[in-house]
Order: sequence, then structure tokens, then C-alpha cells
Amino acid sequence: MATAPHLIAPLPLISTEVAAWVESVSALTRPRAVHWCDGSQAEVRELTARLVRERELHQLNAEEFPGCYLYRSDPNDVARVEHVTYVCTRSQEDAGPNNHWMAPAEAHDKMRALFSGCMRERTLYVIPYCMGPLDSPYARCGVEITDSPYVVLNMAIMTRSGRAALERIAREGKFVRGLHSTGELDPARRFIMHFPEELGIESFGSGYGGNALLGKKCHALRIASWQARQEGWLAEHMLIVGLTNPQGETHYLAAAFPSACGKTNLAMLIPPQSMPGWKVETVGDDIAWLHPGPDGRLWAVNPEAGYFGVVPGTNRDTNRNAFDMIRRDTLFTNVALTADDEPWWEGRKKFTPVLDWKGQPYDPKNGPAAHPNSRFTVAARNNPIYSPRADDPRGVPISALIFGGRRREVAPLVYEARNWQHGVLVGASVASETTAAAVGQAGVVRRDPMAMLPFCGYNFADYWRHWLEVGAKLTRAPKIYHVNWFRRDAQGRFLWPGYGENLRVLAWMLDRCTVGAGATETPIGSLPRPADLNMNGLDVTSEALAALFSVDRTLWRQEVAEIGDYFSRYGARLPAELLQELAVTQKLLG
Ligand code: OXD
Ligand code: MN
Repeated sequence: MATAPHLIAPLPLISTEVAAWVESVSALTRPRAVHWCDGSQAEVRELTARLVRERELHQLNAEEFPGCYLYRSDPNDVARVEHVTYVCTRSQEDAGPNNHWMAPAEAHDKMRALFSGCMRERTLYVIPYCMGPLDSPYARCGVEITDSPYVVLNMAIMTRSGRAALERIAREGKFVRGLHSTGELDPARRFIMHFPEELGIESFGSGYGGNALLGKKCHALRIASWQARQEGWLAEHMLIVGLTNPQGETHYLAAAFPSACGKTNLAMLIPPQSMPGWKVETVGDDIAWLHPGPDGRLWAVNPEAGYFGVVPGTNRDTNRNAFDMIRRDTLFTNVALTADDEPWWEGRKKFTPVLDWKGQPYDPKNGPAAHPNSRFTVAARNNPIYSPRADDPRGVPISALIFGGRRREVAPLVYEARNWQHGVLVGASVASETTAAAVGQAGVVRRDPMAMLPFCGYNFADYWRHWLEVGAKLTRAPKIYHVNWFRRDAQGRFLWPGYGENLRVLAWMLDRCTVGAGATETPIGSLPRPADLNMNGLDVTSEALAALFSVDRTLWRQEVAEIGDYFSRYGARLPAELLQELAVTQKLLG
């Protein structure tokens, strides 16, 4: 795509800061051309066609998957890279033990050397974008400069990008600066740097989603969490879902689970047949920006405009909405191919793969056909249950907040925190098995507070303090829950069917928030008794139910001790309230 003059926004629309920054980045990176993205469909079509011609994208079977393309990333660039992701604050203490830290001057020097001349022979794309509805006071803007056309296509789906965003930036004069280059995709020259005090991001050496689509994890979580603390709100790794009960009342829930633990599935849940009259609508599947409202409630907006979801496991039984959604206008990354040029992944019931995700003839001896972290990028508007409220500039009011992890044992199916302060402890002590979403060994249990371990842009101790302060502003605070869909028996089988059946648990939460459904008090919080949940048509044995609803005091005493050890890393900055709540739980456990 040549740099056509008509694509350059007329000058009055460009803030002088953006123009000056683009100029200084081009002086450093030396691109062959500069292209200002206008965010139009024509631009996306033109770029897609070029990438197909250049064999960067592969067009999928146009009858079965119209408008769908496959992109294969470099095989050593398939996931987020937490070990080279840094938060570069002036004081190391501000980044906290939860982040890798580098002094800003050192990080800038390192990155300047990498970016120097890196776009020779490449086009520099300028992507102005807005996270959140364009007319929302809660939305925040950024500009990503990248040399990756794949990033341009993804950002066009994932954010509200182009001319309208540039206009808002020109009006506001404030934006997050994200500089990205794929470099040579050399893992030894790969760094994702964040400068929260400067509202800046510098990412080099990776083209993978979470490392390269800078609006997503880098801006909407790491930088936004920092901005949110200063401005009195919260930027969270949470889905947002609307539930309408058979009486026609709608409530919104926000839920934080670590990466690849089912946020997209819960946000797109299909009610089981035995729960007629329930309606589910998606507001967001990954990130929520939460604001205390003038009415004392917590309000949520989804800053994203699309989904970057995990493909394997998606089928008509697990998530029919997602399966239908990704049958058109979807960009697939690292899935396998069938003989008919259809995308294929583990869990897709029909057909067999002939080429694996690397484009090699499929041989099961070489591992799965689709990469376990293969992804779909698709516009939220393609979602058959997209909530009309997702575009509401005020957001939606939240009735319940949910934390959860992937744990074989210890955590019961669901429990309710005693109050907000206890809920902050529950969130801060989330533990979960690692997944393929990040480089490293999968299946290892680690603490992942609020599912934000890889994403909080500052010291967790200050973040928990901020959570307590936000709660203090709410006169109608949401109740806080913990769930675990992943409990297993001694043979390793899941005890709970999950997916649509999770609605039974959500329905109990809503009844707790509204009509006061039943529960039993335990040392860790309130649990439903099996009779408190809607069990109509549920196929789970009574032994499994007993295990799902049990609190093993020995395991929990050990858990409390481990949480205490974990908190001790945060020293004197740790809010005393969390230790007080932990002491209450310990005492109740006896
Ligand atoms: C994601 C992640 O891509 O959490 O959403 O890794
Ligand atoms: Mn995520």
C-alpha cells in the first residue's frame, strides 16, 4: 500500500505532538514510507490483498469461511514473553516485586539501539486508536507506530482506530505512545518495555498479539492500571457479561481469570436447555475498565472492539456462539489447515488436518496440529450475542465481581467473600495453573493476583491499596466471588461440566445480590449448599458435588500459610487490611 496523500489526515486533525513524535521515530527507524492509517474498510481490504499476494496471509476456504485468513507466525514467536517484559519506573519499588524492572534511561538506551534503522526497507504505519467507545469519558487514546502490517490488521479489529481516534487525540492532546517493530524476531533481541510515568511503550522483536498489539495488554492493562490509580478507577483483566433472568431483569458481572482459562467462553455462554428464559449478552471478553459512578455503583466499559481468543477447544458443544462467530471475517493465527483449506484445531470435530500450524505436513508425532495458543481475531460485532450496551459511553453497572483460577484442588466451585475488604484478599490470593498463553512451562500453580500478575503496571501492594480505596468510595459495591471450574478427581477427571452449566453458579450469585439466595457460612466465605443452586437437569454425581462444595480445613490452613508467605514479599507496603483478613480466615479455620 503506497503512502497515498488522501490517507494522510488533514493537518488540523493531527495534534502537533503526534506529528512531532512520528517525525522523530522516522528519523530513528528510517522507514521507506510512512502510512497514516485511516481505519477504513478500504484500507483493510487493500492491505489484506497485498499480504495475500505476498504470501504473508493465506485466504481460507471462501465458501465455508468467507473473509477469513490464516497467518503463521515465526515458530519462536507464539506467546507473550513475561521474562522480557519490563516496567521502567524511576523507582524500582514502584514497579514492585511483581514486575521485571529496568531504569528508564537504561531501557531507553537499549531500545534506541534496537530501533535505530530497524525499518529500512519497511513501511512505518501510524495507528491512532481509542480504547473504549469514542464518545465515552472513560475511553483513553493512544498511537501505535509499527512496521508490521499484521499488527495493523489486528489493531483495526481490536480497537476503534483511525481518523475518529486521531480527532479525539487532537482535541485532548494526551495519548499513549506505543512504538513497535518486529525487528528480526530474534528472541535474544526481544523486549517489551513500559514507561508508565511517560505513558510510553516500546516493544521490539515480536509480532505476537500480546507483545505487539500495543493497545491490548501493554496499554489497556499495564499503562492503564497506572493511569487508573492516579485517576481513581481500575483497569482489570476481566470479561463483562450481561445476564437477563426469566423475570426480565438484567445484571452485569465482571470476572477475572488468568489467560486461557475460559473468559471468552463465559462471556459468550449459552444457557443449558434446563434453564429456559435466561439470556446472556457479551460486553467484553478480556479487559474491563471499572469506575465508581455518581450513584455509588461500579460501572464498567470494555476498552476493546474485538476478541483475540484462544482457538483450540472451540466447537459447537463448548461455545457455539464463538464457533459461529469465527466462520466469517476472522483472522486466524497458527491454526492447522485441512485439505479443503479450512482452518483446523484440536477440538474441531469435523475433518482432519493436512498441514500443521507451521505449514508442515501434519504428523501427530510432532505435537498438536494447531498451536495450543493459536488465536482468532474477530470484531466484537460479529458476536451473535454482542450486547448493545457494549457501546454505551457510560458503560454498565456491575452487580458482582468474580475471581477465579485453574486449580485441581483446594478451591471449591464457588464462594462469596464476606465483604469488599475480604474480596480484595480473595482476589489478591488467586492461584492458577500456567497455560500456553505465555512462554514457559504450562500447568505449574502460581499466585496470579486478580489474574493481573503479567499485567499490573505497578507494585501489587499499591494496587491492593488502590482496590481498597476504590471500594471505600462505593455505597453500592458489588459482591465479590471466587470460582474454580477446574476441580478434578483423583483420576484427573473434571468434577464440574463447565461451559453453559456455569450459568447455574452465576444465577446463584445474582440471587444472592438481589433476593438473598441461601448459603452456608464457612471460614473462607459463604458457599451455596447443593440445594441453593438450580440443579434441574444437571448430570453430576453426588460425590462430585460433595467435593465441589467442600472446604478441606487442612488444605486451607496450608493455603493461608502460603498466601502469608507470598504477601511477605511485599514488605511494609502491603496493606495491613489484607493481613487482618487473612488472620480472620486463619482463626475461623481453627
Ligand atoms: C490474552 C492473554 O491474549 O491474556 O488475552 O494472554
Ligand atoms: Mn487476556
